[in-house]
Amino acid sequence: MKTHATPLHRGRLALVIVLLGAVTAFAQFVLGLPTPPELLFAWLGHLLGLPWIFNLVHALPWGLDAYAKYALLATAYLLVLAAAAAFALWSARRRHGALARLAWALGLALGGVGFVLMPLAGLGPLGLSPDNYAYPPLSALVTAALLAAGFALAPIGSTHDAPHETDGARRRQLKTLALFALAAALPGRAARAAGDLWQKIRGLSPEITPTKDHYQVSKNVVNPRLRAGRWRFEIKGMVHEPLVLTLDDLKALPAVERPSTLICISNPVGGRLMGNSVWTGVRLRDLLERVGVRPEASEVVLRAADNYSDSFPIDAALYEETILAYLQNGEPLTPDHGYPARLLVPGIYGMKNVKWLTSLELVGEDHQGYWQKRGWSDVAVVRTMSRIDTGVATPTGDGRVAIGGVAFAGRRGVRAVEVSFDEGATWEAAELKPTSSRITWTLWRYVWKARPGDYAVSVRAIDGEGRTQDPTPRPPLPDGATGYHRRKVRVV
Ligand SMILES: Nc1nc2c(c(=O)[nH]1)N[C@H]1C(S)=C(S)[C@@H](COP(=O)(O)O)O[C@H]1N2
Ligand SMILES: [Mo]
Repeated sequence: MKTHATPLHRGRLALVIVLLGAVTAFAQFVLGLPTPPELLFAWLGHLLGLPWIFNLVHALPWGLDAYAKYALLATAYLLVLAAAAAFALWSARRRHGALARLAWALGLALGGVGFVLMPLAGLGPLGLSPDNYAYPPLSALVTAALLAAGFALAPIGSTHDAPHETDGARRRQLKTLALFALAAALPGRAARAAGDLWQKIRGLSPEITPTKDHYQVSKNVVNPRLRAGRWRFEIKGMVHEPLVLTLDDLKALPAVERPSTLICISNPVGGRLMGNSVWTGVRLRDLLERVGVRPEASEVVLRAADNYSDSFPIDAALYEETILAYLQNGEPLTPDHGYPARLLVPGIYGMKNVKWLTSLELVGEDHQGYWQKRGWSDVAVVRTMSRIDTGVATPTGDGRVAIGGVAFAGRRGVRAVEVSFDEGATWEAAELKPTSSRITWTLWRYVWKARPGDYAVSVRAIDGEGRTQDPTPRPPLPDGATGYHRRKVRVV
């Protein structure tokens, strides 16, 4: 077989790959330019329409949606590589050996930046961090597979060039392949060693709020101090069989444990009247099943030892996550947080999460609770909110800085968080820390290359139904505050 290819040897090919990789890396890390696969990603997102992608992503089961952004981006890198490979094979067929190698080198260089260099630098493509989105193992796997396929298929030392040398060439290919597979596994390790940036961002709320730091609100000057031995909890009203429980009775029932975010309806934009603790208790649903709710019942009324009361619809009482809690972060409730037992209902403002509980009554008409009589919302569904926690950005050690905060949208969950540096004219996507459930707040962070100075940063969240946080500034009374949190962030 005769070849028309200009000889371009293995060594030169490696040089081309390294050079192209270096140029791309320079553009990405030093100049902050997106790589071609990232541009492709952005363009694909634009073309397909992001809401469509979001819907697709949120249909994914088993929490896979948390990896979706990464998967999309990885797809873009894969597409670039696939295109390069296809072109390389095509030109090899047509005996344009040099062109084939060049295309392949380009593909490897670009893919290499995305899959090898960026994880090595502790970054994910598009600024996604590798400790998020399971980047390192994925990157190692994908890189290994790609390079293996690439070197097996690529027209390097192929029969077109040297038919008599096929065996030696194959062996060399295999060796190179093994080396690349090894090299591909390393970035994963390196990236993992880079540590968890979430923990390093100074001022960012921890995912779980320690009890001592959890906000505390009540109508009382002096909160009730109840004794466990004397405590009784009564379920009555429109039920088939009323029930009275002691604390021991309650603790003997099957318990569930889960983080749940509480936010006070009087929390102003940017305020601190919210927290996310792990609560343990008995599902209210189980108790209601036991007493048998009569069909006329429409609401549950909760009453407490401090003459407080509030109510919510049966629907909410039957949520899987609505519990009668007696532990906060694994410890018995403190007196201020409602010892010995309180209610936790997701997605409804704190005031309906009654502390120092004494009874639950099933009723057939609307009940006006303590705060409703004073003009506060009765529905009290949590509004979508987001907050910037960091007044000073944290250097990440790679020439960039990180800021972060929390976002919450009750039971709707948080789909996205965006930050703006120009008073809301343009918005950039922040990274989200995957959460274990929709009823907790979501930590977000934004990492960028910034010059020292003061930045006016705004934040907004998009809820799980695709609705953007309400931008209109409103005070907390009567339905909860709205408007975007804006704050000065210093980069030193
Ligand atoms: N019995 C009783 N429960 C109550 C209150 C109260 O005054 N009395 N305040 C409510 C309000 S307004 C809020 S925001 C939450 C606060 O719960 P926390 O103090 O555990 O954060 O408790 C709610 N439960
Ligand atoms: Mo509240």
